[in-house]
Amino acid sequence: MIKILDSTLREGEQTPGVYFSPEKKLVIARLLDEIGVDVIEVGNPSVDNEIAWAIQQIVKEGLKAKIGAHSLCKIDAVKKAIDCGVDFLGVFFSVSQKRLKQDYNICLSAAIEKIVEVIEYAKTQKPDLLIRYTPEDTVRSSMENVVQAATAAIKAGADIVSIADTTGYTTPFDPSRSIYVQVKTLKEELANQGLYPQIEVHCHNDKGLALTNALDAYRAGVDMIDTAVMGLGERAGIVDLAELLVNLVDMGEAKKWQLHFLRDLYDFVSKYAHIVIPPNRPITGKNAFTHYAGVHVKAVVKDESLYQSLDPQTLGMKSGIALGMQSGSTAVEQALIHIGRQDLAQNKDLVSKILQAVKEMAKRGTPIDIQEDLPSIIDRCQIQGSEK
Ligand code: HCA
Ligand code: CU
Repeated sequence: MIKILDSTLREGEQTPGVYFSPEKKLVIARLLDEIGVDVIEVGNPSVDNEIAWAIQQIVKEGLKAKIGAHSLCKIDAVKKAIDCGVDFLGVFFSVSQKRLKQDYNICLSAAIEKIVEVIEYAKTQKPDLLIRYTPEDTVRSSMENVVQAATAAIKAGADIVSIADTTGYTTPFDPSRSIYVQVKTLKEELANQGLYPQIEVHCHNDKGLALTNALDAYRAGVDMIDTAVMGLGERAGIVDLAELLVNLVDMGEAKKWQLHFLRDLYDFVSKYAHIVIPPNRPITGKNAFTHYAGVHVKAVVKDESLYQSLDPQTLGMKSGIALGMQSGSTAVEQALIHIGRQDLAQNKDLVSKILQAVKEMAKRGTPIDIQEDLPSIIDRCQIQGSEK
């Protein structure tokens, strides 16, 4: 069964301007645990002592999920992470020819030596620690380098190898850049040596393909997928948690997640990240299950599935309607019922007056909130009617 590693608290906090205090991190971790993610990657304790403290607090909660730290490939950094009491450690070090030459200025064997030294150290410090090795920018590195580094890392004690699409480079539409092929090839190459680690993918969204690529990896039999709430992360971020879970369920994944906790989680993260969820964001956006145009509302009143392929109730959410320029009389009738004025919904003359008033407001650019604005619109229309 597929596993989910949520990195809202690590990758997500790498969104410019986003900071979650340790108290907020704890609330987010609890909600992620309720939903049923397998690993919560909390952060890199070497970045700031407060992150180390937050990791320790979350570890103390005794959640079902494994609690992870992210670490540079350095002994002192790994020591700091292990000292936080984590169950999971992610170590990253690129073996792309470009990075080795232009940034690290070392050869592949020297890089592998470092990786092995650090992983062996971590394993001896805490034998039951789940260790992930990520050859950062995996998909733009030569497969030979990745296989060599991964082989050495596994032999040194790594349990998981992550294929990182650090720059959102992959696409399912070109076999030479497909994560499907990468997952299959890496699994095969390692199996040929009798090595069967778990394979994880970390897909960035630079070209809007993070979710597509994650599902492509799923089709290839990947073991774990990284996500973040609202797809937060460096630049355009990574795979959105809600979108991935809903699509996995849609593809028939047997694993069960408590999706009705998504609403609270997204509202909390949005509030404290100070980032509004775009209204048209699938699943969690304000309009994700809101019907508007006259034809649509008329149809969904009879059967919601006429304009919905996803049942919001399975997510603990409800569908709704909006009022504006595109509305028809059914929307007004429904809105009246919604605010408890079913007594007026049969009054065709009043409904038509309200519809005109709504359209005029919309033309002036005034947004209409059914609960807040409809009572006063009704009053105005009733006064108009009695003055005639
Ligand atoms: C980073 C880069 C990273 C690492 C992923 C990993 C990436 O911010 O350190 O360690 O598995 O996208 O490659 O997020
Ligand atoms: Cu990343």
